Amino acid sequence: MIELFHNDMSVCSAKVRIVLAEKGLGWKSHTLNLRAGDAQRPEYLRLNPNAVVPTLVHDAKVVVESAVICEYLDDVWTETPLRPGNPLARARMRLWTKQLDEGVHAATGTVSACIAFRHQHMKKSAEDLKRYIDGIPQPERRERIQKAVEFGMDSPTFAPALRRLDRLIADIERALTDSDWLAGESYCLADAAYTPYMIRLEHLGLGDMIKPRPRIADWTARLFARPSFKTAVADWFNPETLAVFEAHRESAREKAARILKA
Ligand SMILES: N[C@@H](CCC(=O)N[C@@H](CS)C(=O)NCC(=O)O)C(=O)O
Repeated sequence: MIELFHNDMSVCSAKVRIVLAEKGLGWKSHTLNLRAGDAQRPEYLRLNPNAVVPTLVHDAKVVVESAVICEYLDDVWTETPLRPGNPLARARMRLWTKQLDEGVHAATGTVSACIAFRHQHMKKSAEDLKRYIDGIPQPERRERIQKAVEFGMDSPTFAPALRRLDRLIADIERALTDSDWLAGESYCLADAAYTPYMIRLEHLGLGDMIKPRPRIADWTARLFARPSFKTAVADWFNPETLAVFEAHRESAREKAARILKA
């Protein structure tokens, strides 16, 4: 049996759900409320000591880290392979997925927290907020979230994170000059992995980064038209979270335009 401990709108969770959907696999859902600190509870830390989602449990075997989970799924269920057969294309795929772990995911987390999630955190009592922040095991992530909650889009971390994402978008636009998909002529784990990050940009009011770039605009339209996008991403949209994004989208759009023009 496949079980997934995940969160409705977490990008890393959506990444794994997309792979499960693309491969047509059934799974049992365990949802966590991240803002309530569910990922920090002792029983969850036994599965995932990093206090993050997702965690896959396959026949009682635990696998953590979304990129590792996606490759694990592709290793175990070899029908509908999602990694290119060609070694060079496979290396390209890994260069994309590696970038997520080496800065793009953190930049997305920073931007999301500075624009939107801080407003959810600020509704907590001072004690609950402190408990949540203190419960983040990684010092770097703890500081990032602390600053986002305190300063929002004026946090010193906001502009560099936004510029990192803008550079990513430019890199993707360039990569799509040579091929229809990120790593070559077929949809692969890299395309699946970036899908939730692209919809997050739209949700945050940062879609203007994508619009003027025709290849990435076409690629995202193709990603969002796949059946896996509906079942693994859109069907999990949380109306309360969408409302938080909506409330802060316009100010984020204006602020981002100013930063990226400078
Ligand atoms: N490198 C990890 C990152 C996981 C991660 O950062 N997950 C976020 C949601 S996308 C999380 O669980 N955050 C915990 C929190 O918000 O308390 C992976 O790819 O699985």
